[in-house]
Amino acid sequence: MRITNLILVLVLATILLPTALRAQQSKTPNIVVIMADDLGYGDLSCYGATELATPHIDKLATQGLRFTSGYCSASTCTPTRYSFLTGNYAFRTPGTGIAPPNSPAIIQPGTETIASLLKKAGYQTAVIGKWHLGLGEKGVGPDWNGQLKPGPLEIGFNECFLLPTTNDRVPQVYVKDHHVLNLDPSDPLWVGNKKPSDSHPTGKTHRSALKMDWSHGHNSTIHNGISRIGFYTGGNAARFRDEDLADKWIEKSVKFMQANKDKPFFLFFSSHDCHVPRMPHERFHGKSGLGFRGDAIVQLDWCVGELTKTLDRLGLTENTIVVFCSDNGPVMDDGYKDDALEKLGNHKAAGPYTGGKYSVFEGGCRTPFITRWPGTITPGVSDEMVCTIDLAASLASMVGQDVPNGALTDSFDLLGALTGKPGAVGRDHLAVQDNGNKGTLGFIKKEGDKIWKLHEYKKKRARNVTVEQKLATSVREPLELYELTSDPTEAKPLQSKMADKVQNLAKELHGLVEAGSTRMQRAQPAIR
Ligand code: NG6
Ligand code: CA
Repeated sequence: MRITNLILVLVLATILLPTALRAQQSKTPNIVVIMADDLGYGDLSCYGATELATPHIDKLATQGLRFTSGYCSASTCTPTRYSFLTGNYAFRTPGTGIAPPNSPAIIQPGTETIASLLKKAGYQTAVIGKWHLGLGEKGVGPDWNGQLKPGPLEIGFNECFLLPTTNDRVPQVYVKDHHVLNLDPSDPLWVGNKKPSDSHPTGKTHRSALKMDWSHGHNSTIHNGISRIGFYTGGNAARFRDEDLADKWIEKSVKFMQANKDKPFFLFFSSHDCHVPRMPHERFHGKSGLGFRGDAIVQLDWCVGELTKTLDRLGLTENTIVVFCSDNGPVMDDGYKDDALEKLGNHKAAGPYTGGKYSVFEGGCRTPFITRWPGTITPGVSDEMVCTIDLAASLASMVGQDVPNGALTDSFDLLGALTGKPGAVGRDHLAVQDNGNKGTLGFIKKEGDKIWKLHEYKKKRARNVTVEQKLATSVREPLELYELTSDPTEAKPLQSKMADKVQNLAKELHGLVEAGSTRMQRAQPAIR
């Protein structure tokens, strides 16, 4: 080869190689899904909150796409998380309601999940934070002193660092991969739902010594001055302080991203903020003026800041899609006297919407939802309807991973809408639920410029304890109809005037429940 030709080849290679690399990279960007806990539509300043500031999440929204019709699929934690991971409506499967402390793994090994599909596509996958989807064999439950499996590692995660249940439930220990971290075998961990001895201190017997009092339930074993749901003994060296959870999860997440900076990675950062017991780190106390609930949101915002700063530092920001979402709407008194209601002032946690956690009103399931992918997602606001249940099919499509038949049956490929592709549309219908597989359902259906919302109430809940639960369960008609465009607060029931519409929507909802999903074919081509 003549020297001039060689130079030409080298010059061309220098110009074309980075472009080729970029094209290669953009098919498999890193994926960070940040899921907040009990965070409502109006809880962030970028969604209209004026009584607290969330600058890091606001920045994410400014740099990305902020959805005004972003949903989680349930108004409680376990079913939303089940659906997010499996792409299946939780109401199809018994045992998918709020998981108790000793729940076995709810998602069976072999189930295709967002993590297993991304792993097949070559991703390093991790879940860090709250799990609340059970651990251990069916019918057996978690072997706290032995191997904790099956769990996340059996459904597609390469690694996990977990709060096993939710922090108002016992035990307060970290689970790293298959084991309780720092467990001393000479001090075994016992977890149960019966008081282990007459002298075991509880929130009832030692109420005056608690650092945060309980308001309902949450009065069993005490740890860190806070009484919980359920009992446990032992495992003292393994126990954490509630105040340190966020810091620990950020530490682990930063390590994970750093270690995998040269490979595609999927990080499910599963925050506990702002679920009860709200006990953020001391440095956040008093930072919101809304009490610990607001302070926990400030802590969540800090976490988002740390995650995005890490992406910047590692030079990964342009090659990472970040999704921010919540697992259900807000609740004020969820079992502890933390002044959330007393200090609420003008704050509207559900934004303009009615209801919250436990309810199928919009406040229960319509939540903050942001996607950011600089260079690919044009910043803006989208009114397209998207749901956490769609992330599985959409992200599988993004990375070109085929979804086997029978998997992710209710997850729509909405990659176009999620990335703001011009002309791409979101869902035209969505079913939401409160808890369990026999609970209340909601059905949202877009028809022209109308958005119909049907509520179907099947039973009354036994416990009527929170304002949100009261709203969700105070005597309601079996079928209620609203039109969200003209009545976003669901204040004007239409069922008595529009019996035909009610019947048609109920038929459609029942068809979906009974026959499986009407899975949208990959209508929007992935952005490649
Ligand atoms: C409820 C708890 C509530 C909370 C919720 C789960 C009582 C009275 N209430 O049963 O405090 O733990 O379960 O929340 O115990 S979730 O966000 O994880 O779904
Ligand atoms: Ca939750």
